[in-house]
Parts: sequence; C-alpha cells; structure tokens
Amino acid sequence: MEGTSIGKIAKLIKTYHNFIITSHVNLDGDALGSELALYFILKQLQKKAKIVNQDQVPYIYQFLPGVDEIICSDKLDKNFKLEIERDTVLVVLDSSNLERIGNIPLEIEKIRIIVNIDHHPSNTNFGHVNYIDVNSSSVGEIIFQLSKELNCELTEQLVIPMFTAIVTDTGSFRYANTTAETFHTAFLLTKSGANPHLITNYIYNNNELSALKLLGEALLKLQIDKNSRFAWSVVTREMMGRTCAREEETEGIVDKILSIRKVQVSVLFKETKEGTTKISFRSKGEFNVDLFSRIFGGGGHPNAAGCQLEGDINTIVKKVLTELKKALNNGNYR
Ligand SMILES: [Mn+2]
Repeated sequence: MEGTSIGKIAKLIKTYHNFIITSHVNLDGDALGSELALYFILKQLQKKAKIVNQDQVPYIYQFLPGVDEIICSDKLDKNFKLEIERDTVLVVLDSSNLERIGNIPLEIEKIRIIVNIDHHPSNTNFGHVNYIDVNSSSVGEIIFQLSKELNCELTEQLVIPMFTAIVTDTGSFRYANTTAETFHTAFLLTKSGANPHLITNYIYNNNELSALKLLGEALLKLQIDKNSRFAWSVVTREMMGRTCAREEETEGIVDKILSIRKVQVSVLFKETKEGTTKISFRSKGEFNVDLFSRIFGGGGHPNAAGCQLEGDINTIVKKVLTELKKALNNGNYR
C-alpha cells in the first residue's frame, strides 16, 4: 500500500485501542528506543499496548524505562500465542521487511491492521499502513514527531528511549543521517529530561571485559587492501568461545575498522551459532553499502548495512571482497 502521513498515523492511534509493538531481530538502540517511546505514548493515551520481540534486550539497553515489560519469544513456552482482538493493531518499527521481525508468538495472518514505521530506503511497504521517512535519522525521531502530533507530555519515559534511538542510530551524531533537525529533536529531548551523559555512559561505557578481548582478537585478524580502500576482519565461533563474548558484543567492531585513514568501506564477517556468516558493512563518503549489500540479499542504510550468507566463511570472505573490489574499481554504488 502507498505511504501515509504522520497525521494519519496519529489519527489511527486515536481510533484504535489494542496495540502490539515489535521490531527487528538483533535489537539495537533504535529498535528498543522507538518501541518503548511508542509504548509510553500509547499508555499516556490510555491504550492497551504490549511490546513483543524475538530477542532479549541486550545488557547495555537494560537501563531503559519499561524494558521489564517487554515480552521476549526466547523466554516463552513454544505453544504460547498472544491474544489478538478483532481490532488489534500491529506496529512494526525499524524493519525493512516483515521477515526481519523473526519469530514472535503471534498469528500475523489474523491481524487486520499492520502499521509499518521505518526509515530504511529498502523498506518493502509490507504494512496496511506505511510511514517510511528515509530522511529521518532514526525511527525514534519519527516517534518524536508522532508524540508532538498527539500532544503528548514529554515525560522521562518518552524522552530517554527517544534520545537513545537517535544517539545510537546516528553513531553519536556522526553519521551522514545527522541533520539540523536531529540536533533540534535532541535539544528538545534534553530540555525535557534526557541526560546525554548518563544515557551514553550506559550505552558506550558499559562493556564487559569479554567485549574488549573480542575486539582485540578481531583487530589481530584485521586486513586491508593494497590501496587502503577497504579493510576487513573476521569473528569465528572459536574466537567467540575463547573470549567468552556474547553475540551482541561484536557490535562496534566494524565501526572501529572504518576509523582507519583512507579506508572507505569496512567489512566484518561473523560466523553465527547457526553456521551461517553475518556480514556487516560500513562506509564513509559516497559508497552506498545498502545498495551493495543487496547483491547478497541484504540491505540497510547508505553508510551501514548487512547481509547473511550460507556456506564456508573463507569462501564467503573471498566472494564478497571480490565483488567489493569490482564495485570500487568501477565506481559503482555511489
Ligand atoms: Mn533505525
């Protein structure tokens, strides 16, 4: 279906009473921040709302107000299903397609209204109602617009998750998606009680030793092409085991690799528990890793994207780097 306006989303929220909120697997700050902010908006409006995700809340986000109320598939009985009323609205946040939400205890085919709110250019408009703003830094920023539209009071329950969504999805206001509007929103959130120092300490200065050990291991394996245009590393199951790192602790490694002078694209190859390889791309400047990763069935944002491939990790590394070299040589994906 065609896209809609923020005003129409606000109207829909006023009309309905039962909401289920979800987001993508591998929860990040924008997924959780936008979910919780919307949850407290709905509570303020006296609506019934639940948040349900496939994955558990990563440690660094456990400071967020309301995380204890989130339902997690991982912790539920296999046969459990959330109750759906005739008028239940499912709101999907920050997910470019419906598969990205993973396994949640919900008979989706029974839901009559799916609202899709996102900022990924690759969004497939899978909802009955779609609001995709590719110019928004984060879904958190969209939810902020929505809270204004609904005349909500900017309580701490709203502003802390919103600020978290924005600060994480902009790489602490460094990525190309950071605009004057982003700072304006951050300014208003800070004025209303979001404390940037406290919030960013929870997110960025809250690592386990294992996370840094793993980063060290990954940096030992770091390689760079002969023209220094791209650099890459790998994280194997063996490295995960040796450092006792948690799955979420590979976050940030690919960003560290991008910090090398002259490097335009960084890549991290990670062996997953399921035996596939997860690949993360970051770029600075014009190379569009969203478009590039679509070759392999992935997607994301122009400067941050990913995909997942089956097979032997060494073969995958070769295959992806060959394509990347070709793309950079030909000046494609700009
Ligand atoms: Mn996002």
